Parts: sequence; structure tokens; C-alpha cells
Amino acid sequence: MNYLLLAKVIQTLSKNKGRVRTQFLSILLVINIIVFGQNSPTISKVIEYRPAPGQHINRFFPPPEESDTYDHALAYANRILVGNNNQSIIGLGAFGGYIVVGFDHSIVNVKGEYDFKGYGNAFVNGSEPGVVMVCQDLNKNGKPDSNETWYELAGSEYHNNQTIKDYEIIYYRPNQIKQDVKWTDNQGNKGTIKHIEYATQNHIYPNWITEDKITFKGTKLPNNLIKKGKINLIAFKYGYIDNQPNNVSIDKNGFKIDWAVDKNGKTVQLDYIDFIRVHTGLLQEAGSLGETSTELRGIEDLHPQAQLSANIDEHFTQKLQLSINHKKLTISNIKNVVEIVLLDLTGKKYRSIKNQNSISLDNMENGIYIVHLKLSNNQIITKKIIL
Ligand SMILES: [Ca+2]
Ligand SMILES: [Ca+2]
Ligand SMILES: [Ca+2]
Repeated sequence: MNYLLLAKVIQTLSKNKGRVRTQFLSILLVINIIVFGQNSPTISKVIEYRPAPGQHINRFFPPPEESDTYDHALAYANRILVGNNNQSIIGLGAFGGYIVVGFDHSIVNVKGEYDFKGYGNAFVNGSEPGVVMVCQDLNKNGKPDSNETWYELAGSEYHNNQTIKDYEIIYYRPNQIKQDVKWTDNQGNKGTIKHIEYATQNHIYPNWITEDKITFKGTKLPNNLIKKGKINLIAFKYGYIDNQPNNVSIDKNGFKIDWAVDKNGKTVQLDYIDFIRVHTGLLQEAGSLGETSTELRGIEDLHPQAQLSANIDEHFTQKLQLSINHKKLTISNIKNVVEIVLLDLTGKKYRSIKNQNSISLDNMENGIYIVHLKLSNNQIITKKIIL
């Protein structure tokens, strides 16, 4: 149903509302799918930006005047990545530095297809691969929560025996300007991120981070440096951002949601994803080039208008009934609803109730509302009602 049609329905209902009220019963329309305009294929928001120390941090990523507070750094990240410009890049610093982005819709896992494409600034022999992880917004609140699992997309090096899973590194804030950043890791190693000569800023440890040490975790990829006269950073086959040039074929820089694996390396079947996280995958000093650090230019949903096929048992939802009586919405023929949430069309929560099969509609104006039925298995059934 499009906007116009929807507006007509509201109009008609508004005309009738006197009659509806006097009858003290209400008309209830349940609409399963409403498409509001077109989904944007590009990033709609940067949710978190946490780069590791690096030669461009506080200098270009972000510029000095925006490196003072986290709010400024996050606003900068949004300015660079949101929308369709794909003109600028944002850097993630040394190993582990990461960014989390979201979209204005769920990216659907279309069977057999590449689902999204990542853009960086890689060129031939200039690859700085970033590891990609994905997450579903199970409670539909627009942000990744602690009980919403991140899954790595297993790229070509996932099973390389030099790839280290669950790698963990701590960077320590230098106490003098122009000083290298020391690190230690969970493998018993230590080293530094060099404050290379042409990094003219005072510090390569993010200025806005108040803690004196920062920890990053994730899969660490094998080094890709080959020195043959000049420094070559060799591309991996597929499955990383800022690894292959942007204009190569999709089998080199596309991503399939089907590659998702859990922390034990087991494949998980995800019908859609809502959030993408990219972290610098290498801990490598490349001589005069300094540390290897992933840059991100954008991410594109390759089929933004794809519809999610019902991932909820049809039989189960067909029996489900919503009815309104005496200013109360009642849910029937379903057992495991743990919460009923009423939202307005912008997604703002209006009211909710836990462990009940009905919710009061008192003092609610006529209009369209979204009903989320949260089930005990973490699934959410979405319905729209018109009062
Ligand atoms: Ca797919
Ligand atoms: Ca790069
Ligand atoms: Ca969430």
C-alpha cells in the first residue's frame, strides 16, 4: 500500500469516526506490509565510530577540530558515510579499530545473490582489508543490543591457519607528543604503532578517547606485505572491505549474508541483517607507509527493494487475531507473546505491556499505529492497526 492509498483510508476513517465512536466498537484494519517509499541502498546512519591509533587519526579522521569529543567524531563519521556521495573515506586506524553502520531498512538475504558491496580506497597492491560482521536488530529498536549477536562474514582467509580468531589487543596512550603507541596482545606479544614522520599531529591515539588504554577484539588476518623493491600490500581473494579495488567484479568485493558464521565457526542462516561492523583486520607496519589501516567509503545494499519472505511460521500468524473492543486491543490465538508494544509510524514507542494478551488504547488519537508482538523466542511480529 502506498502513501496515497493510505491517506485515503485515513480520510475515510476520519469521516466515519463519529459513527465509530458512538457504536463504541472500532473498525480494525490489520495491514501486514506497507512500503513507505523506496529504501535507500546506502548507509543511513553511523552508530559507532571507534578507530584504533593510526597516522591519520586526529588529522584527517576526523579533522583536528572534530577530534575533541566523541559526539564530534561521530557526527563527522555520519557526514562522511551517510547518503549517496561515496566521495570521501573514513579510516579505522590500526588493527581492531571499527565502525558500526545501519540502514533505513533490513538488508535482505536474497538467495544465491551477493547482498551488499563494500567500498574502500584499495588499489592494486594497496590492500588494507577490513573484517566484516553483521547483526540483526531483533527488538527493532534501531541499535545493536548486547543480546543481539554479531556474526562474522567468513571471507577467503577465514580458514587460513595464520588467521587468529578472538585476537585481542590493548593500545596505551603515549605520555608525550609524537610518540609511538605501545600495544600488548593476548598472544604474549608487544609492539608499537609508529608515529611516522609525516603524521604532523601531536597524537595518533584518538584525542576524544578519555581512557588511557583501549582494547579491541576480533579476527586478525595474516599480514599481506610483500617487499619487492617497493612495498606491496597484496589483496585477499574476497570477503573484506578495502581489499579489492571498487571497480572490480562483484565476486571480489561483494558480500553474501550466507557467509555468516557464529563464534565457533558454524554457519548461521540469516534471512536479513540490520547492522554492519567493519574493523581493520591487520596488525602490520608497512615501513614508510606506516600501519596498515582499513578505509571505508561506503556500503551498498545490492537489492534494497527486496522483500523479506515471511520468516515467521505462516500457519502460526494466520491464526493470530487482533481485535479491539472497549478501547482495548486484544491478541488471541497466540501463546508466547511476552510483550505488546504500540509505536507511532516513526517508530517511537507509545506504550507497552508485558505478559498480557491485551493493551489499553485509552486516550489514543485516531490514526495508524504499529503493533510489535515480541515472542518468547525473540521473534517480533509486526502489525499495523488503524483506529
Ligand atoms: Ca544472499
Ligand atoms: Ca586503504
Ligand atoms: Ca536492537
